[in-house]
Amino acid sequence: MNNDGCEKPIRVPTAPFRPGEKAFFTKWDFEPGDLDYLDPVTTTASDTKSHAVGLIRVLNDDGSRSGGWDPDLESHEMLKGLEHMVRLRIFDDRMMKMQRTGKLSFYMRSLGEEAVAIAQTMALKEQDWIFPTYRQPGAQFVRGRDMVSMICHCIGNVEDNVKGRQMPVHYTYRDGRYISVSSPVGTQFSQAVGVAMASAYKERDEVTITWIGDGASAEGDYHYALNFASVYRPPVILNVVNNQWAISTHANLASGSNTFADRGLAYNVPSLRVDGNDFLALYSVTRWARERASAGKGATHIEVLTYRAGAHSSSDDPSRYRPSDEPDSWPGGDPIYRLKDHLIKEGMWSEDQHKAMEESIDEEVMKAYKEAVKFGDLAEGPYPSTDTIFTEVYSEVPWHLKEQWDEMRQNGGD
Ligand SMILES: Cc1ncc(C[n+]2csc(CCOP(=O)(O)OP(=O)(O)O)c2C)c(N)n1
Ligand SMILES: [Mg+2]
Repeated sequence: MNNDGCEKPIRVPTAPFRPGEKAFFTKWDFEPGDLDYLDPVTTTASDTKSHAVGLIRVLNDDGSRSGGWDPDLESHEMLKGLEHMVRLRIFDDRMMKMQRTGKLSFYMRSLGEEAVAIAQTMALKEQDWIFPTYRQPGAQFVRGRDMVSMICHCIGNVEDNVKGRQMPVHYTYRDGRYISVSSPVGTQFSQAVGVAMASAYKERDEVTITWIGDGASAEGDYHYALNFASVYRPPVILNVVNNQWAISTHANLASGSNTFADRGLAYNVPSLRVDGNDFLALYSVTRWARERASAGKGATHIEVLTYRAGAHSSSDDPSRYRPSDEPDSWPGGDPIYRLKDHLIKEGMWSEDQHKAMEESIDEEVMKAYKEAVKFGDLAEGPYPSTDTIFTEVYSEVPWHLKEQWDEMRQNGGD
């Protein structure tokens, strides 16, 4: 017993369900009409108190849409979003097969989280900066990256634009203003705030968007970023993707606050919580945050509430730490089906059209895959020259690296 009469000296939260138990999430009682739309320019942090603990939704469980946050998108915009989400899911499946057959070393899927980066990037302008994690590759489809180039990166072959220096899925796409994914999780959050400060200083209409996971938001980087965003009010959109898990560690261990969103209020940054499997709600809050940023009103902090439906990575086995039915019982459903059902309900889409689209994307991915492996795969090579360990980092290679480079050549480096 400790002094407070607790049996344990320290509270150690745990996951709601463990393997062998039945996962059971109660149905959300958040409805699309619950939270009023707010004026993006005049809203202050304290005006967002309800929005930081409630849940902004647009798509109802029956496939209709309603509420003040409906972004009123044209049908072609919603269909584009659906197409990109389906593209990402099929792409992920193909990459996992490549990993399992030894053609690339490691992979991370975005299963269940496809709407996040796709809807949010679509709500931005093309001059805006993207500071992603490994769970937002979908932004590159929106920004027009060639799929062959993405696969070559994942393989690390001679056409990899980062020449094998990064792990797979750690994309860099300069033309799309999509900044290198960092392996140390969380670093992008404060970098994004810095770039947003630079945009403001240069008086450019550029907004920066970034994402951090629930787990990584327990790191200092998250708080440094929030603090700078609070003080300097740069044009930045700070998203915490709460997908319930950080590998095998449950989100309950990452924060003791009521919601992940309401932590932003302590920094006096307007904070919203959004259904991360609702394409329309995500689009809407991001467009809102961009409008605020562009009007010189500073940062917005957003909790994207979602569920990591797949394993953390190709090296992970979630059956060791959560029940196998947990993904299916997530109250937010599946982002692709939710948008698809809505479009069908509204008469803009059909099951046949959907099937035809899946088939055509499957062909597109297969074609890209065959093209990419012509430049080498993990099993057979060819690989980038070992010299690339030393090139393109310093404009002039320092003496100690020159020594190592010479040693490598003497020992048979190519
Ligand atoms: C600084 C740092 N610590 C630990 C790791 C190992 N690691 C990689 S991903 C990950 C979990 C991150 O979880 P979360 O932030 O919730 O993101 P998610 O994978 O759920 O998208 C960990 C611990 C790392 N890459 N960097
Ligand atoms: Mg997580």
